[in-house]
Amino acid sequence: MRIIHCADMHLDSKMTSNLDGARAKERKAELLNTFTRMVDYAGSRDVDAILIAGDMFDTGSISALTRNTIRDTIITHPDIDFYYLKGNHDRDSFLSSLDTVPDNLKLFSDKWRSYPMNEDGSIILTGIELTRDNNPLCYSALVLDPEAVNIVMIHGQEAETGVKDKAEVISLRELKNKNIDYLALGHVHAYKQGVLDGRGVYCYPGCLEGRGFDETGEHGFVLLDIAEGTNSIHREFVPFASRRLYQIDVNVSGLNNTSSMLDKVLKELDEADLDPRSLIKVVLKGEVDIETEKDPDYIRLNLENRFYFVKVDDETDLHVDYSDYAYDASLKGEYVRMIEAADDIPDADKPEVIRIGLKALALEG
Ligand SMILES: [Mn+2]
Repeated sequence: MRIIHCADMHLDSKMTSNLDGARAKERKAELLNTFTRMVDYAGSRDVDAILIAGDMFDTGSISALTRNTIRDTIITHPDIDFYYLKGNHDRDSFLSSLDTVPDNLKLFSDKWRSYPMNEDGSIILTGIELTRDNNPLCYSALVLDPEAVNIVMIHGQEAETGVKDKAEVISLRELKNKNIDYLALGHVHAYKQGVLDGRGVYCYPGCLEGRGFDETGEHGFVLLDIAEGTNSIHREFVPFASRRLYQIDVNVSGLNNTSSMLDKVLKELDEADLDPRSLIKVVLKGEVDIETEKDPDYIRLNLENRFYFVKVDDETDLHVDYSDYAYDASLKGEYVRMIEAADDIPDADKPEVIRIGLKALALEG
């Protein structure tokens, strides 16, 4: 039996934190399209079931396009069972918009619910939607048949122990030695897996598409293959996002103008050999001299046509070599020495004060 485990699609996310209106709209459509591509992939590879471990939607307000597309995707794939467990972002709006719940859409509630996934019932999926009230009391109510292959689905943040009054924290300790073979989690946006106990593993597939620069790198889903009659689960992470996001840190220490920094950025981007469809954040790092000429906007402009989206952040620290100004008789030298000696300005702030002062002097000169 083949099963896809996905989570955190966050469909209808606004996507406007980096992107302009047109591209935000396009990315939003891509998020939806990646889900339907995944279902097509499932259809073409004899996948029997898709586990959606929460946060399918970003908020309760769902566009008609998304609602209709998800509904029709489920209805037109009757051979695939969709197990949809709501996460902390999901509301009831999708389900309440359906006239009838399709037979192949299986749901969960705030009490444990089990579904036999195959004909002989030897593979069982059990899930619960965590709330402030049922967490942490739910763990003792989870009883699983030791003879079955047990998949347990929950949405929340794994931790060794639970936290009182927090709906979203999952206590791994309370789930040990409960005959779980695979703990299918959602909520953490990057792929993550680990050992639960002597029998089982836990796994987050991560979100299906990265949305911001806190979700860089590969994104996709987990494909499980269970050889029936055995308890062995083969699992594999399948990268599937239509675009990736990357943060590239470039150390520009010692460079004193924009064009040499641009050269270094281009060289590092060449070495990274990234897909032009990617979204890139270049971060300038290191220590540069106070009189360095640098223009991050100019660097961004040069990179703009090489990728789908580029931003350039300047996180360089300024450095003042006071000895350069010690014998400088000009107004500039006078100014630097005055700031260096000022007791009421913290040393850490002096480089920026000097940079601004020198810029003003240059404009007046
Ligand atoms: Mn979540």
